[in-house]
Amino acid sequence: MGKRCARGADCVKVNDIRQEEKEILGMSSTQYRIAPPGFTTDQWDEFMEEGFLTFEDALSPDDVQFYLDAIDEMASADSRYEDGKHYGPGNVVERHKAFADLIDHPRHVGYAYDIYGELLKLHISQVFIRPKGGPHNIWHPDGARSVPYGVFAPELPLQLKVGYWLTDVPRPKMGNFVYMPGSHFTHYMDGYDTHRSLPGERIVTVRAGTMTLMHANTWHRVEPNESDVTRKNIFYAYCPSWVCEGDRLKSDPEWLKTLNREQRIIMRSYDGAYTKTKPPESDSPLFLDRETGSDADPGSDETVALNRRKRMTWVEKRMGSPYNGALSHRFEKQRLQRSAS
Ligand SMILES: O=C(O)CCC(=O)C(=O)O
Ligand SMILES: [Fe+2]
Repeated sequence: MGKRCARGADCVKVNDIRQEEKEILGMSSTQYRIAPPGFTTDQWDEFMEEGFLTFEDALSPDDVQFYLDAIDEMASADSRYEDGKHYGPGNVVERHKAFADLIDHPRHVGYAYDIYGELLKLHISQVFIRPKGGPHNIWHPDGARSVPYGVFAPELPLQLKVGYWLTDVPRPKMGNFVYMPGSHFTHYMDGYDTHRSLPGERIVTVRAGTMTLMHANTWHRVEPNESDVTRKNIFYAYCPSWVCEGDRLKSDPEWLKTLNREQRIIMRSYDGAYTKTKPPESDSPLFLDRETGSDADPGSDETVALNRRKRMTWVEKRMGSPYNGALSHRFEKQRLQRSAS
């Protein structure tokens, strides 16, 4: 049975029986981490209404400088980088230690864990250098296009995009991120594939140090940059382990050895494709429950191996039992409204 730990403890041993067996066999004991903080219920509600959430001053000025330096170091080591030109590499986790350390950074990974739980994976890690006059994206949602994620996942995102903004972007026409609030419930939007400015769109103006979260189904575009400021930022998207990677097929095995346990698991670089759907026992638990400190849900079936046993995500717990089975709160609400009228 999963051993509970005191609230707030950083890490504890779990599964005493298996632990003892490991010790008898001379195997090292694994220390597991409590899931870092994630959504408050108000933040979740705002995120699900808007498709977007903003955290000002998530990074200190020193943090901002640290990541700007890391981008510069990475760019100057890259033969494909041309000074003053647009630059948007992926899989940056493998290129600089500062970016590997962001895989499971407690400032943001708890939000992704709240949605994807034990099957959390890093979908993509990228940085953008967007100078004046560079290319800028047309309206699109992230993920699949001809059969969008929303067809199968009408409410929850199959990608959560974390943004760290490293330069002040106080006005439009500075290469800003632009999104349509609430558009994550729409499979198609007029203006798709164009640069058109649309009524209701929100042109994101941010101070350096801001963190944002985006629901992947949210429609977005990028403003042209007509300013003398070069926009620099970081995007890390997370998804369930069984959704494809966005920027790699597999990770370099030598690089994987440099990671901590949670970072390595979150990369999900398995030999077997289907292992992404059914990860091995050694990758459970990814984190211990934030409230109970346990590696299993209360009352779960202890005869089932931990990696095969269902664990509820924070979102499931937050949305209550109708969600755990039938459709989610928005659909449930509509169903109830229809049946009442
Ligand atoms: O750079 C941005 O603001 C957004 C880029 C984007 O939409 C994407 O990479 O999918
Ligand atoms: Fe995008």
